Amino acid sequence: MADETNEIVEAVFEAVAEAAPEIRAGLPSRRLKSGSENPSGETQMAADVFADDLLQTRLGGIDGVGEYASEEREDVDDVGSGLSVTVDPLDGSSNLKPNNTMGTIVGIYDEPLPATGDHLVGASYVLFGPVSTMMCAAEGVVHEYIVDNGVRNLVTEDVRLPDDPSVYGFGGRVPEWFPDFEAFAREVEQDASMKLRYGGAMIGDVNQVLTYGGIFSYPAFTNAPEGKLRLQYEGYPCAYIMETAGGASSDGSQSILDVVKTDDIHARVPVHLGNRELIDRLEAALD
Ligand code: P6P
Repeated sequence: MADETNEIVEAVFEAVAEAAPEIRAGLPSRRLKSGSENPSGETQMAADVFADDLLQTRLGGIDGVGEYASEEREDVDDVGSGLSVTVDPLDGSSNLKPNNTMGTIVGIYDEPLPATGDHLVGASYVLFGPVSTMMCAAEGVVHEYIVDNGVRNLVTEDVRLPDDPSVYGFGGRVPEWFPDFEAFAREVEQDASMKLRYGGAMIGDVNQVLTYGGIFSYPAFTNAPEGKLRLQYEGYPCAYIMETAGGASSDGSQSILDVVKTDDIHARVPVHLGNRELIDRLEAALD
């Protein structure tokens, strides 16, 4: 990747880390619904709008960032010239009231939005858990940081998915799963080496898989064949991070990074992320 692109990617990572404590500090007073909906028709929490406005200002102000788009905004914002940045400002904000994990997901692309997964040049997420951590993927490597006062402190260099999977998290309503996915899920559940870990915020569940090895799925449904999660804001960045860490991703038949839906920046995609062996078994089950 050209040095200039890498410098801008790092500047985006730094700006997200700097914004993290401000987002976290803004949560206690913004636990209520905002009274509005996002472009996907989901109720926005006041915290969603707050995090989005903060990140648009910070990331849009970076020299070398040309476009900003968010799960919370209808359209792409033109903020100058250069790379395109997408955010899910507060993934899992419905976890705010029960005080569960949530986070910020970032994708950085070297083409105008809506962009395709092969144009990702970096991706990251901040996890607001007991401590604030951050995963940053660029140039073929993933590093994990603890974010302290807006500064990244390296804790895991070159994050690699463990070879022996031990956790699974399957989202959505079981009666709406397709039978072939349900059969796969039951098979995984019967595996004595696998434990259920599902927290209702994709980024927390993905982080469990990156930490312990396993699989996270938010699959296609009989009443929603495209699933729930957004390709541009959730699917692509998390697939990029997972594959960079030695794992695999799938929409049920191919890498999520190979899925193309550039006619709708809020398009949804079935999401499966985890160890290559489990993703291969999943794709065989859905074939
Ligand atoms: P459900 C959070 O709203 C989110 O977008 C993902 O973070 C999470 O995986 C999923 O939706 C949870 O959806 O239907 O279980 O609340």
